[in-house]
Amino acid sequence: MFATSTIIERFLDEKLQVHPDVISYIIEHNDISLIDRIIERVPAECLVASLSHVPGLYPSRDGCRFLGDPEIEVVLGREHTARPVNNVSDYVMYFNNRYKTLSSIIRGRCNAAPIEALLRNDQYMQEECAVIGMVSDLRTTANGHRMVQLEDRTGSINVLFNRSHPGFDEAEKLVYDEIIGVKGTLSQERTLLFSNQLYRPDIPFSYQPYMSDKQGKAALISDIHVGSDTFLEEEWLSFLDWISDSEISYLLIAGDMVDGIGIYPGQEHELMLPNIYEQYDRLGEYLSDLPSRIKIICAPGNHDVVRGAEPQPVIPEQFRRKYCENCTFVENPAVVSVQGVKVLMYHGRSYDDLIGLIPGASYEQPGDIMIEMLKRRHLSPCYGRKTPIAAAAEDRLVIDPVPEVLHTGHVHILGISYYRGVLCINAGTWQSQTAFQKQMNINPTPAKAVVLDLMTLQPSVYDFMKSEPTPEQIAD
Ligand code: D5M
Ligand code: FE
Ligand code: ZN
Repeated sequence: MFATSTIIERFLDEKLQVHPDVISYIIEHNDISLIDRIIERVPAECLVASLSHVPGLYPSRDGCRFLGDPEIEVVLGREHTARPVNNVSDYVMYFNNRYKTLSSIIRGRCNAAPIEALLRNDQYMQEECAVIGMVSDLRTTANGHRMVQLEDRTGSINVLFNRSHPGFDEAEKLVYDEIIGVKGTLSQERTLLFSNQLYRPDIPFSYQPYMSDKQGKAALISDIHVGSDTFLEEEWLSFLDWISDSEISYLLIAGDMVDGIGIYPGQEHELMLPNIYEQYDRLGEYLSDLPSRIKIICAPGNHDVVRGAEPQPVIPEQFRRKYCENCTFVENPAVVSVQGVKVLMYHGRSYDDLIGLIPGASYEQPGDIMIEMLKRRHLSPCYGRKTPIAAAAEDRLVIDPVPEVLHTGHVHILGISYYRGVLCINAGTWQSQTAFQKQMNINPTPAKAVVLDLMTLQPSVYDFMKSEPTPEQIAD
């Protein structure tokens, strides 16, 4: 167990900077000798040690994609996938599935034992041991350490994360119901596991995103809120004009297509179109004005007409009468392959939970929260809070497969970030600040569209508040 600062200093001694992923790799492998072996492999002209210099780590990606439709295909979240919840046993299946899927991702990296075995078998008293469990309780002790109750299918154990140990910042970000692995030593009475190392399912260090082998561009947006009196119709029409004349072939909408009815108290006073059918019809008419070559993907959000519990089903047929053939309706979440580039679309209701639970998380920085989702390989880890979750035999909120792009919305603030090769895009909104957002001190960044180049995975942002939308520079 060694500190980030020790690793950074060792690289600095060699006049090298070190990429954060390399630091995580060294810490996870708990092998200080790696540092010298990495340094040896950094060419003289190179200033930053990156994952490409780690011995034995080879970039991996599934290089070819076999697709029924090479242009656009719904991989996960097709119509009729989301099911109703029938009884309590569905929830048992749901959490078992979450545990099974995410623990198997961690298991390859830490040799975990069942919690029950740890509590019974003397062998574990002598050596460092590991468990994988779901966080069922969290608290800070009087001395400022983090005490976490972990549960697997055999039992539960308290784990103590010492605040003076390296990596404590990650322990502070633990949230309810996420699945983690812990390596540590047992206390004499076996009532406690002292953590030396925390493992999250995470994105593999070796992950390499797939890039399309032919030209193509997709526009990523969300939160149009048609029907609201704060819907920015003029800017929206300017976007439609612009995209019609562009080389963009795909338009992805990540939920809150319309403002809906009865979503929050007093909404009736803020609606231009107080009829849900008219709201969907209006959006259908707008989208029908686009050239038919543009393939459109429509996913629901918490303002849409379907159930709020995730996974949310597709918008039912009776609301789709004005939509053309080029519109495909998907669930929330959904994985859509666009020329082989997998885009995970998720409206983002769980932002409202994660922002309250992760220290430092804020509505202004959705890009950072998307990274937290990727580390947990879960779109909405905490059950029973603001984000309603519908149980199913399979936990559809697990992030699997790893997408090239995570596309969310909901917070109405544009945010772009990268994490281990995954591009995270929170598309803004087409609604100006509402009375509720004013109360909550949320300052939206409306009327922006993110355009994704499918060959390079480079995003660019176009601002339709301006008369001439030009791409804004995005820091890498
Ligand atoms: O969400 C618009 C904005 O309002 C977004 O930034 C989240 C915030 N919001 C929405 N619902 C809640 C709750 N329940 N708590 C805190 N913040 C919230 P929209 O989905 O468009 O209404
Ligand atoms: Fe919204
Ligand atoms: Zn929303």
